Parts: sequence; structure tokens; C-alpha cells
Amino acid sequence: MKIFIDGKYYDEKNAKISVFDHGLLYGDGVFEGIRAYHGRVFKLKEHIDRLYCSAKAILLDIPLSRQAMTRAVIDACRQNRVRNGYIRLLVTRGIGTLGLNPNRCKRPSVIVIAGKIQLYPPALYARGMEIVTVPTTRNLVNAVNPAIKSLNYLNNILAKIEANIAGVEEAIMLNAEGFVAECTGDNLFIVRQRQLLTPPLSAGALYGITRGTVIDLAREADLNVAEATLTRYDLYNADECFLTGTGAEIIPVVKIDGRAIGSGKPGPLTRQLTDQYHALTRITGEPIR
Ligand code: PXG
Repeated sequence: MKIFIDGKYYDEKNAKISVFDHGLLYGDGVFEGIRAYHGRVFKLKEHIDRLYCSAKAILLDIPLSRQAMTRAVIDACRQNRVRNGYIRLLVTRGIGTLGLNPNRCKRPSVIVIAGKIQLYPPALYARGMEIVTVPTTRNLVNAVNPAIKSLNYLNNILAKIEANIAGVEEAIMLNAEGFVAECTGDNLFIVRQRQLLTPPLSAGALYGITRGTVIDLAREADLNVAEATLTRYDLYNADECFLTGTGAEIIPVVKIDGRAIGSGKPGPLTRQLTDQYHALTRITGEPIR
């Protein structure tokens, strides 16, 4: 695998960053996780836009234009002959001194890794997954806003560890007010009386690209979609529940905190949206050439 770092390609064993990079020292930086399907990069513009929004929020000046960044992602796929895969795009604050001050960092670093994706086990898609709510609360929007896809994911990692301890693969995180925000790496939807509901960004959700795609697909199919503040009670009494993310795509949830959701099997709208999503990945995206 050849990895792009600041305009040059390095093979895996030489792809290194400095121990003085503030991305490592302080988690100071932003990232994206992007998929390629059938020789095309899916929703690339949306991911690039979100990357620049995350960077803006932390006053990080990305040293590449959006066009050059788009080119770098496509080129990294081409160099690695990735047609179906996963692209991790990172911008770190760059090399500085020991000490928080980002002013000491002269130039942010841009890293593009184009490789394979680690997915949930296929059986979970067929049967649906069981998840739990966990004690670690979503970051406050007034602290490190969870809308920023920053390199500091420790809050989510703690929640993921709590899910692992409970013997499940994902955790539902609540915000400080006790409303549902999202999962550690996936957004959450429920279906109630044929209406799709998902927490608003103000509840502490990430502006998920898959979430946005699912909302568009649902509207195309004449389904009613709304953002809603949801409690655990709403989840337990939903007809269906599913998670969305670049990695997960759409994965059904059939049990939450020991309560079976709906019939206890993946629901019909979850299946319908999954089919629509897969159809879209077959026909759209930025060609890798
Ligand atoms: N919530 C959080 C906290 C995320 O980090 C999503 C929701 C889903 O957003 P998208 O835009 O992907 O629909 C994410 C995305 C990984 C990995 O390597 C993480 C994400 C996506 C893909 C891979 O763990 N997070």
C-alpha cells in the first residue's frame, strides 16, 4: 500500500509522522472515512465539504484547495488500485513544540490512506444487531462539538469499550440531557408508524453523510422523515431501528438494552432503504481515473 503524506507517496513501512505532530500529541486535527464502490468514490464532495467544515471549526487552515484534496483522494485510490475500499483522510495540525499552542505548528499535514474496510460481521446484517445505551455521555455541543470529526475520539472510544464490556458491537450515546444523540461511529434512526425519526444535530449527532443519503432516499420513496428529540423510551417502543455510517452502511438493530425492537427481526423499511442504498452505490460516485 502506498500512502499519501503531504504530496508524496510512501510505502507502508516508511509512512511515518513526527512524534511532535500535534495530531499525535493532542489529537489536534480532523479526519474523514470514505468508501469506494465499483471504481467510484461515493459521496466524495460531501466528505470533502465536511472535512473543510471540521477544519474551519478548529481554525485549521488546510494547505490544499478542495479541488487538490479531491484529486489526492482519487489519486491515492488509483495508485493503490482500490476499486472497492475505504479511504481515511486526515489533516493534522502538523509539527510543533511540546505545548498546546497551535501557533507553533507551521504547516498542517495531509494524509490519505486508501485501503480495505473492516466491516461488521455479515450475520449481523441478516439477523440484526443488539446494542446498549452506555454511561459515557456525548460531548456537549459547547465543548468539542460532536459535529466536528476531530482526531480526538476518546469520548466515543470510551463508549465503545463500554459496549464491548456489555458484549455488543455498538453503543447508543445519550447527551447530557438524556436524549439520544447517536452511536460511537454510526447515526441512529427509528421507524414509528411508517415515519422515520432521527436525532437532530443539536442533540449531539454527527452530520452523517449516510444519514443524509438515507433521508434523501426515504423522501424519494415518499416516506415521511423528521428530526426528533428521542428518549430511550422512544427507542424501546419503535417499530424498527437501524444505524447508518460509511462503514456500516445501514445495519438493522433488533434489541436495545434487552428490549426486542418491533418484531425482533430486521424491519421492512430497513430492508427497503438498504436495497435503495446499495442500488445508489452501484451507480454514483466520483470515477477513479
Ligand atoms: N457518528 C459518528 C460519531 C461517526 O464517527 C458517523 C456517525 C457516520 O457518519 P457517515 O458520514 O460515515 O455516515 C460517524 C462516521 C471508522 C469509521 O474507521 C468511522 C466512521 C465512518 C467510517 C469508519 O471507525 N465514522
